[in-house]
Amino acid sequence: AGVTSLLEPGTTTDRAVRLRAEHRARWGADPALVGRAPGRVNLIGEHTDYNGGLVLPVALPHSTLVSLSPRDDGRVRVASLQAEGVFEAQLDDVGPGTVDGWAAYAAGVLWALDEQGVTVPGVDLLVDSTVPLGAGLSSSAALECAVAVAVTALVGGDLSPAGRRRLAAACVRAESEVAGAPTGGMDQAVSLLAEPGAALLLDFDTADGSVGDLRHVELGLERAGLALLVTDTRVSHALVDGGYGDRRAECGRAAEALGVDSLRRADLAGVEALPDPLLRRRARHVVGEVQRVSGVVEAVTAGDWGTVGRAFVASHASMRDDFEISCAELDLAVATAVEAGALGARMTGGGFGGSSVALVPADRVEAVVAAVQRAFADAGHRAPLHLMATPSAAADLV
Ligand code: GAF
Repeated sequence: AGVTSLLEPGTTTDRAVRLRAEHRARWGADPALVGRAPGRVNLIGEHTDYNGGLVLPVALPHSTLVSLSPRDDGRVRVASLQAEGVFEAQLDDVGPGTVDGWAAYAAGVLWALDEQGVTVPGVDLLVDSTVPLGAGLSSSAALECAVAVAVTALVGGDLSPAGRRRLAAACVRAESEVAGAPTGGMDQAVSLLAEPGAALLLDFDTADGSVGDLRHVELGLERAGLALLVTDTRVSHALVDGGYGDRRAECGRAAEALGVDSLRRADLAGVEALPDPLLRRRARHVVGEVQRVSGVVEAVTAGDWGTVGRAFVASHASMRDDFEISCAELDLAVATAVEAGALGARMTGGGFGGSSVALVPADRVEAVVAAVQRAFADAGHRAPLHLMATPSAAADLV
């Protein structure tokens, strides 16, 4: 496998032309507009967002497009170029517990915007995505944010940075309350607020757990001769499964045992004194991971990429041993990438499958891809997929 096996993001304008034609054929009307929102890969800061911590994601060039035409009868219809079937309902009937499957991420946003006081009309929506689904790269957030941007533009709403923060909050509610996945907020924030070429440092140390301070951290990867390579292990990962919710609950119990509002307020000495070994491990990951995010931001700013790579490796070990959210395929992808010349690698996203991210000298990408392919074949694992995570722009109209 060479670089030819990389998953391409597609050209937005070409994809939009096709989507508009499909929309017309399927729904019998030209779309009023097309929204686009990226998936993401988190560089470091895993399972820290819902603990009041720091995260450092980048937006992918791979994105979800949503075409939209308004209706005057209050109905909503949703279909996708990547899935069979049509979701159809009366908008007033959409809410927690009423929508099953992937359409909940789209319809849920209409409900959440309505909850924010936006007058949402009936709509026909058609979806096209190049974000790999269920790979820990936030295909769900990309869908939510593309719908949010499209609807907001349709009703003449606010797409300023402040407006985008409100949209991120609506998307989080859609995902938690309608789709039933208790997400922390990083994915929606980066999809709506990223800048090309930069990672987004987000601080969730706020009273209600929403995004507080944020800063774009210029990466200069190309200048440094480096690239971010993502490997999708194709081990199924789903946030609606139990593991993610279990970790949230364990972190909540650890914070309670430590007498703090969130693990952001915990210190390592207190954590090491926790009597329950499981809660000690969970809290140790979160406290260490928040420190690693700060360390990586400093190292990036200083151009010290060796330190960044070592932090990736330490983060992975922490998720494998203390937070216990890795799996054999992720461990293999990470170890093989480092052996084949990556400066560092780690699993990324919610865990229990999904993807890893490696920081690789640009001229070693092909060798790393080949080594990982070979290692997976030798171990009898399904062939993984790879993509280049060139830090890209936030959601917008096409
Ligand atoms: C998932 C969640 F949606 C995020 O909020 C975050 O908690 C992440 O897992 C783990 O860092 O992507």
